[in-house]
This record gives sequence, C-alpha cells and structure tokens, in this order.
Amino acid sequence: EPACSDVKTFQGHDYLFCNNQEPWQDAAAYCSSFGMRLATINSINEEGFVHAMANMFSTQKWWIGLNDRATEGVYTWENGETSSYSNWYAGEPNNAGGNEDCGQLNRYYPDHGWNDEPCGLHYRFICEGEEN
Ligand code: 2F8
Ligand code: CA
Repeated sequence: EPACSDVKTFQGHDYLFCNNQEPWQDAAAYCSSFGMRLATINSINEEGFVHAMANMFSTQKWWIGLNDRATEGVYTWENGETSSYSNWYAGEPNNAGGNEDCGQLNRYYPDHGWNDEPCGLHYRFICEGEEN
C-alpha cells in the first residue's frame, strides 16, 4: 500500500502526495485504485500549489501523468486532457539514453522544471481527481 498524504484540495480537484517510490506504471495503477489518475498540471497556479505541497513532503522527484510511450517525443497526459501549459526545464525532455518516456517534477531543476526519465525508475508520485 502506498503511503500517501491525506487529501489536499485545490480549485475543485483532490490531490494525494504519495511518498513511497514506484515505477511510473505502478504509480498510475495506485492512482487508479483510488479513483484518481497521475496528476495533470495545466496551469501555473496549479503548478504552484503542487510545488508547495510537494515541498512539504519531500525534496525529491515526483511522477506526474506525462508520458510519450505511444509516440516518442509527443508527450500526452495520462487522463487524456490536452493542455497548452508546460514547464519542461530547458533542454528537457531529452530522452537521455534513448530510454526516457515518463515525466516528473524535478526539484533539482529551478521551479521544479519537468524532466523525462526512464519509466521503470522508482519515484514518489502525485495523484489527482475530482473533488469528493
Ligand atoms: O543532464 C540532464 C539529465 O540528467 C540525468 O541524466 C544524466 C537524467 N536522468 C536520470 O536522472 C536517470 C536525465 O533525465 C536528465 O535529462
Ligand atoms: Ca531527461
């Protein structure tokens, strides 16, 4: 069982910050089991909220709902939303080693810029759903 925060709510959506570290696919499955999805970040306000919360729980990297597994270089949100907002850090996503298909918040980059990393690596993750 993942060790998630209690529910945090922002602008009509619920969020869980899960502190156990999982491969991206397992993280997505955990979110689904809660009736949620890996988080979709589609505004700077939402991004600010998520950063503030993430900082309370850990100083690491967090999987969010981004991947380009279907088509290399075309990142989509796991919940099917489309959004013009992005916060990729300069030079990312770079598909380093030809093996990076999943997106994360990366606190080692300024403003938690997004980075792509191998989907099999274990990181904390953020779930999002409609407010209950
Ligand atoms: O320099 C950026 C680059 O740093 C690492 O690769 C050397 C990251 N990979 C891991 O941390 C596994 C890359 O994702 C990142 O782009
Ligand atoms: Ca990368």
